[in-house]
Amino acid sequence: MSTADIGLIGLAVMGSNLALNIAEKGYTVAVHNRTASRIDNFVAMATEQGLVGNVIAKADIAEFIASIKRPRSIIIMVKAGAPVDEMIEHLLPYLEEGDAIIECGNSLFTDTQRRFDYLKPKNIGYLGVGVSGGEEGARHGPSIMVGGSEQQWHNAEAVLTAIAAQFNGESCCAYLGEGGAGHFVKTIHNGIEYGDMQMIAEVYGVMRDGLGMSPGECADVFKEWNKGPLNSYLIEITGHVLAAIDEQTGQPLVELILDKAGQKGTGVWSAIAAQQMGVPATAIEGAVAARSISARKDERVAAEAIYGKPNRTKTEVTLAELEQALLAGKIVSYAQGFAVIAKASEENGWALPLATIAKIWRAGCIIRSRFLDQMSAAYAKGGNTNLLVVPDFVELMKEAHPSLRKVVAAGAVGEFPLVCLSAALSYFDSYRQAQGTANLIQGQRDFFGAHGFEIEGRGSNLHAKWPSTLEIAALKPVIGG
Ligand code: NBP
Repeated sequence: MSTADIGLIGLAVMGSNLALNIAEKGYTVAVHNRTASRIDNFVAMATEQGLVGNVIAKADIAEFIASIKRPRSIIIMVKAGAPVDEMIEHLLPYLEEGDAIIECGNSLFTDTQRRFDYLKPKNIGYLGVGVSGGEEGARHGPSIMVGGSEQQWHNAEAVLTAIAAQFNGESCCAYLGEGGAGHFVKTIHNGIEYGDMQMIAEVYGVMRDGLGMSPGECADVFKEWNKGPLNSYLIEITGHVLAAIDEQTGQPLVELILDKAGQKGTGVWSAIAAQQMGVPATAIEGAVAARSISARKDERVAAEAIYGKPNRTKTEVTLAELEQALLAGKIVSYAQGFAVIAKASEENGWALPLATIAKIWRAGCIIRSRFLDQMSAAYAKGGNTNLLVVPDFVELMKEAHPSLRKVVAAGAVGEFPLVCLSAALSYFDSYRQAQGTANLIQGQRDFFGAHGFEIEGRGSNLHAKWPSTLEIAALKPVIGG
């Protein structure tokens, strides 16, 4: 008998936790996994947690499909990439028109769009859903970014809305647009996460190397900052990471951990998407580059041997200035991330609602923060404009950018790399100036490639009569003399 409200395939870390979350919210979930032993483990877990009454476990795929109410909603939570395509092909013979596959892994949004387009003529719905919050979020309430077939979203809406994190009684789950919209927004979420983490690490560097603070002292500052405008999950966990002591040595754990950070690709995807659409996202790009530099430990050790240890003079910045610098960097980084989303929305015809996106990131996900509540309110008033010109944030930025400037200057003098913070400052300075320097670039491009330039009142695609290479060669003795 078909009694399950929803099906779920893929009982590794994320799928198991999501299935337990669904069962806990009172929905019946049918579960399946390629390797049967994972099903047994899951049933044992569900039994232990008193949730097995809401679980239908099936090792046979046909029985699994038959146990789900029609039109079927089937979550797949398998490894991103080829396994998703294999799973779609595996499921297709069993599905009927109107059924939907809801793919909740970390898929590249262009893959999601391709799968959506492939299934549409077959009248099989395809939802590409970004789920943020890791294992803990999947179990107790993640942020859920839905894209794909709108009709089938409504079939699964009640379940997905119920299992998401809640903020002030509102679910952190929303339908954002067709095709790859959900996975695109999740990708940019991760890009913003990269920026937040890198800027926090840079500020820690100033505290450690410029102010001579111990990890414990840094931890106390982050705990304090978590009570103010920077209040967020990442600031909170930074306090815990810095306070942790290694049991084996009794030393601060952070000082024993190697300064090499890995990455799985979503930061790179964000940076590529931004570049492809011509939207500057320098904070995300800086954060991705900083991780890549961090991974080249051997090269850094060799380069330090050549140049000598950085000449780290004691810096004059205060902790209050560091807090403001971090806030300013964060505003710029979010402004860039949301500008990328706004442009993608325009290019793909998604109508992505920026205020709603900020809302569903307020809880459940890694970048959750008080700041996002302010952002969603500001976007609700200000439309899809750059955050840097949305009135509430203009006031914050006017107050905070002098501190960012002071910290970046101190970094340059004190030889602290501030890849992300300095990128944010340069973006701000470029964005807020009416007169830049690209007039010279227009001239250069016309000189070597006849690309033309524009003069106000005289039109565009104008050309100058530049000296030829031969003429320049002839001028050389004159210049030299
Ligand atoms: P994994 O990414 O480790 O994938 C393991 C699951 O994929 C198992 O159920 C495995 O089945 C199944 N699978 C594979 Br591998 N190849 C398959 C195939 N060809 N056909 C059918 N099933 C196949 O699991 P995860 O860490 O739970 O992550 C799931 C998704 O969620 C990923 O896309 C991940 O990027 C995303 N995500 C993860 C996190 C996190 O914190 N871990 C957070 C947010 C999003 P088997 O048991 O038979 O091998």
